[in-house]
Amino acid sequence: MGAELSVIIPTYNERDNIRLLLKKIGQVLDGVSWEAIFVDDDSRDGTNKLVREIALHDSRVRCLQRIGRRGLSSACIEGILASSAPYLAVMDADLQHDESLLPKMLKVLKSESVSIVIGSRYIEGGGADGLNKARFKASRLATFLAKFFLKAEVSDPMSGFFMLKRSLFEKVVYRFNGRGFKILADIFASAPGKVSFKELPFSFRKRHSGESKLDMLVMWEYFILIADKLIGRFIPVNFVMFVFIALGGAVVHIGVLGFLLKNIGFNFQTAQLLTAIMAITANFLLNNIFTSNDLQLKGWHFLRGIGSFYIACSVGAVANIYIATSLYNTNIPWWMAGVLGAIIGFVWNYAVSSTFTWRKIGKNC
Ligand SMILES: Nc1nc2c(ncn2[C@@H]2O[C@H](COP(=O)(O)OP(=O)(O)OP(=O)(O)O)[C@@H](O)[C@H]2O)c(=O)[nH]1
Ligand SMILES: [Mg+2]
Repeated sequence: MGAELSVIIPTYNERDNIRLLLKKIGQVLDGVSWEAIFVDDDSRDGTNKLVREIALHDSRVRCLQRIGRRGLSSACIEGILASSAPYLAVMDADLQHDESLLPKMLKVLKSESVSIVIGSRYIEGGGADGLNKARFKASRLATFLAKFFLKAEVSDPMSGFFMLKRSLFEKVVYRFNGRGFKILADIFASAPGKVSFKELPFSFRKRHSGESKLDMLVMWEYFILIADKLIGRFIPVNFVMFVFIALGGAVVHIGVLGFLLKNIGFNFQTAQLLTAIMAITANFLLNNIFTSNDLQLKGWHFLRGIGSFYIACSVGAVANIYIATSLYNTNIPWWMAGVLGAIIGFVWNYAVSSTFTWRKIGKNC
């Protein structure tokens, strides 16, 4: 007989939490036919090895290892897709979620006509003591923003702890945004109609072991999720972002080039070269900031990374300066020559930064 309840646990470097978590789940789900699916994004601390070791002796435990991928939402979606159970729970591995809610959630789903039960930190009886002040404020802000695109009055749409019926998942699976951290918000925003839900309070505990994965990339992906749900029906968010970045880049380029030409008095070629160096540096820094924390290049690795990035981008920069200077010499306006050259550089830098993967560099360093 297959499991009635699958507990989907996304993991990234959570080795020291796994045994205790499984022990606690086993205790509270005594008498329930359950399984635990760990969806691990190739953690380097041996999380997946440990889960497999345990799975050799316990057929309720499985590991779904993803290579070259990151993302909590997509991990949960793929974990659910790998299960056949009619009831599906999602919970973190770091013991912040109160496992004693699991049997209560299951009972509600079986006895009441709701499709999803959410563990909430923000209703009577719940708490978020595990969050520090700054994180608490960020969580409240994210919750407030969610109200604009969710079709339901959920008190804690940022919760990563919930249980749903497979029938609800099947209704939303083709409509998911699937990026980022906030799968619950994604479920509510993607559902075709109203979702019947119930919230149960719980106290969000402090992380047991390991490090938080919340970083700039996660916040950025949340912003993309909101944008996608607001305007994605009319125009692809990636396209809008591309246009903004390109236009923003052109404005900054003209500003810096104009300043170097008119205020400092450099000749056109030197000014365009310095502007290109600035663009390549900004490109590298932004990419490094919007990369998950553990892959960010720091110290010596940063210097090595930026050095090789300059070398890789130099081909585009030479083409940029050659084309811009030739155009400038044909008497077209300085700013137009500058931007046309920069477009060549931009396309090249874009190609370089999409192949210059922070994961590979991080691993090799
Ligand atoms: N598979 C996978 N799991 C992830 C990824 N990022 C985070 N997780 C897991 O998702 C769960 C939630 O991540 P946390 O870092 O604990 O996020 P959080 O609870 O908002 O932050 P803290 O309060 O600081 O712990 C944990 O079990 C992580 O291991 C990812 O990219 N892939
Ligand atoms: Mg956590």
